Order: sequence, then C-alpha cells, then structure tokens
Amino acid sequence: MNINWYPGHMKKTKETIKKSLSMVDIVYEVIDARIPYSSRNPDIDEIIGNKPRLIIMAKKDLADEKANELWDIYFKQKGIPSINVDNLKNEGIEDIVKMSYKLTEEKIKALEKKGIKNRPIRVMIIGIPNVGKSTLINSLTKRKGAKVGNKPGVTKTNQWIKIKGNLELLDTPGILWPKFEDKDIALNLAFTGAIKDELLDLETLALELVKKLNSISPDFLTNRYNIINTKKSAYDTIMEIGKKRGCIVKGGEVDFLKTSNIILDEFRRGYLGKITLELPEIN
Ligand SMILES: Nc1nc2c(ncn2[C@@H]2O[C@H](COP(=O)(O)OP(=O)(O)OP(=O)(O)O)[C@@H](O)[C@H]2O)c(=O)[nH]1
Ligand SMILES: [Mg+2]
Repeated sequence: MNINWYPGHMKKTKETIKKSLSMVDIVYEVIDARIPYSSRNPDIDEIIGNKPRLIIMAKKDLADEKANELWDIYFKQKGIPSINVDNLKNEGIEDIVKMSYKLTEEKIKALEKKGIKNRPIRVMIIGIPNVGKSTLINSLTKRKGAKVGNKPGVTKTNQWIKIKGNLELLDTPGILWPKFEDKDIALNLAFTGAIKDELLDLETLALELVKKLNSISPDFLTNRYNIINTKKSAYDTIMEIGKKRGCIVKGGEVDFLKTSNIILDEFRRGYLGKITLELPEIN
C-alpha cells in the first residue's frame, strides 16, 4: 500500500494497464461508494478509452443508501453504467455478471459473425488502492475459483480466472494512483483508509474528520459517543469523546491520539453509520 506515485511510476503503470487492456473486452472500474468522486483516478477516461466499462461502487454497505442511488443516476447521466456492491455479502455480484453480458453483446456478436464461437468475455479490474479490488475478485470467483491457465499475453504471469458462465477475469488487478492535488480529495482518501495515514498525522486527520462529519450531520458523533452537540469545536468534541471513552492518561488528561484513532477506526468500520462523504452534482 505504501506506494509513492511519482510521475515515472504513473507512466509505467499506465503503459502496463494499457497493454492488459488490449486483451480484455470490458473493464470494471472499482471505486469506493463513500467517496465515488475522490476514489476515481484522474486519468481513468483516457486510460480506458472507449472500451466497455462498468463502474463498481464497492463498500455500498458503508455508504448512505440514498447517496448510492444519486451516484447511480449521476453516472448514468454521464453514460457509464454503474452498480453498487457489497463484496463482503456478495450483494450485486450477480448483477455484475449480467451487466457484463449486456455491455459486450456487440463485440461477442461480431466475433460470432467471424466464426469465433463461445469466446469467453474477458474482464479486467482496475482501481486505486484499498477500494476492494481483491475482495471483488474473491466474490466473483467464490463459486468457481478454477484458474484456466496461462494465456499468451503481456507478461507470462497473467492468469485468467473463470468467473461465471462465459466470463474470464484477469487475476491481477490494475492498481491506479489516486488524486492527491486537491486537499479535500486527499482528506477523503485518508478518512476512508485509501492512502492510509501517511498524508497527515492521525490527530489532524481526526480533527478534519470530525469537522467533515458534523458538516453532514452532527448526529453521527452525538449518537455514537453519547455526547451533547453544542456546536463545539472539533478539538473540544474529540476531548469530550476521549472522556466518555475513558481515554485518559496519567494526570487525568485526555489521550488525544488514542481518541483520534478510535474515531477514525470506527468511522472506517461503519460504526458511526452509513456515511457518504461527497454527493454528485446532478443536472
Ligand atoms: N464493508 C466492506 N468492506 C469491503 C468491501 N470490499 C472490500 N472491503 C474491505 O476493504 C479493504 C480493502 O479491500 P481489498 O480487496 O484488499 O482492496 P484492494 O483494492 O485489493 O487494495 P490494494 O490491493 O491495496 O490495491 C479490506 O479490508 C476489505 O475487507 C465491501 O464491499 N464492503
Ligand atoms: Mg488487492
């Protein structure tokens, strides 16, 4: 996960992915349902080009249900089909398979006209770190995890995994770099664990998260920690949570770091509620 995305690395990744792309019929672009905008790679459209694509909003179980619907509408308006998925409960997985058939129908028909029958639909998964790519591969292969052997391709290590029906998945997902330029995006990524805790120190991160959550609804924190919302500063809110949780060091002081860790961890686990951190602009 500790990837430093310097320009040379990005260029090489892009080239590698483009080579793999030439072997597949459809791309699953995996994003995080809590931050559908921030978790998209900035160059994704250019990388994928006009290859059929399905946006998979993973971790739908951690995101707000209404927001999931809004994002679906947003992507539909942009002309990209999308689907909400809970990888851990296998929810949405069947739909992915169905959509894949639909989105590659033309190409498969064209191949059939050329006499190529029963050619499997080849799929590649791409996305930034931590969005759920590997878990998705597991969900898709749960029933039939059989490897179908090496195929001539970009690297000798490429393996195709049989999914369902006539679908084959490239077993190594393309890992893309996230956007770091914008502070809000970088924070969203850090809140959800996509860039781990390198970006900011945990105390600052927790302060920012408290501000962010309260801007959406103060209920998330008041309900979880049984605190009174009196429009306190983020600092005072964390202090109060620390006291409630007994995060006290010698001398009776609140252990601010420990409390920060608790808040971040509980947010990431979904204990504060189903929370989407950004909403789309829909016309
Ligand atoms: N709640 C929930 N957690 C999920 C879901 N999908 C993945 N996760 C969790 O998210 C974390 C990251 O998932 P991975 O599948 O390892 O993500 P990845 O994209 O392969 O990450 P990298 O290999 O680091 O690029 C794990 O703790 C998963 O259990 C989901 O749909 N819902
Ligand atoms: Mg992985």
